Amino acid sequence: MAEKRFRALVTGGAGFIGAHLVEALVADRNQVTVIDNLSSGKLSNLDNVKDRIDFIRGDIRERELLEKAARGCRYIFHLAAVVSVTATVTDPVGSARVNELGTLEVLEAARKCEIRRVILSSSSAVYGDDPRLPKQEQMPPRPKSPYAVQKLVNEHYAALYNDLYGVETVCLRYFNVYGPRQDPSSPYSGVISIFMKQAADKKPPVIYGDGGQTRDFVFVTDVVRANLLAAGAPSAAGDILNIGTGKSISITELWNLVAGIAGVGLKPEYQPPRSGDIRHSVADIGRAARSVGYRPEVDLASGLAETYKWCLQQQ
Ligand code: UD2
Repeated sequence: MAEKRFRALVTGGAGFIGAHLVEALVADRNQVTVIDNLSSGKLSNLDNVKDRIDFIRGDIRERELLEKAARGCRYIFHLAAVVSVTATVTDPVGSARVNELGTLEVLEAARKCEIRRVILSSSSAVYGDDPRLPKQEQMPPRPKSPYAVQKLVNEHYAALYNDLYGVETVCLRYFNVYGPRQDPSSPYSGVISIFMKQAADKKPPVIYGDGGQTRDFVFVTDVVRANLLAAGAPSAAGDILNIGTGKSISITELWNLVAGIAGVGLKPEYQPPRSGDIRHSVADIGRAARSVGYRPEVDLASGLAETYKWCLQQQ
């Protein structure tokens, strides 16, 4: 990043992606405040940096706490959210309180505290089941879950704060993020975290559908770099950017790669497709490259190997 050494607030900094971002900010010798209510994040994710950050256990909807955390920061990286699509389907109102009103509180705190820029975590979920590939930012959104609607609403609020109040914002639409610390414990966890655990336990994985569905898997450190680039590129204010790799792989091929890394010959168990499953997803990352200089650096084989190493350490 161009301007080194600043204070940043990371909401959701104890989560899977947030904790990697916090580590990178600290490694660059920036000052970091984390606000996290630990609803899905874990303090242990911050074990490597806990003595070098200010950690606030609290909810982004606690206005005074949030403003206190934001004061004096140059950037806010907003990652706090109900991240489970299923949880938002079960509880559309409760999740909107966090994902929509919580984000509005973050933007409002940024306005009051004169934060230079807010970098928001959005999702490829906003594209929904649009069959056109690769996904480009200007395609009309087709949200198919409360989660996707909530992320889209956030993008609109971000644009509004950028244009109306002069709080610079950049929204990053993550594709399928994977890497160490991703929690495999729910059936709706990221497929890579589940496949890793199955391979480590020498148990066959479940593949929903014929396994021919494809995804663009992006390693967590590339997502972290995208956040840092989005903060540092002056002309990116107001942008919405896809963050993936521009390459996709089928779920069956993915299992074959994981099985190869783990040295297991287990055959997947095929089950009926999941309702609402999207067939193909791949990002066009051209705009992110042009706007902030983003290019993914970790190829799938290396990212999977690193993730598997971590997975074994958890056993
Ligand atoms: C991703 C996001 C989700 C939301 C959604 C929007 C992740 C982890 N999830 O869901 O938050 O943004 O995109 O489209 O990034 N699968 C199996 N076996 C398993 C688990 C999954 O076959 O044990 C399949 C699953 O049916 C799907 C694919 O693997 O076809 C990827 O599943 P996922 O849950 O990792 O991610 P996705 O793309 O459904």
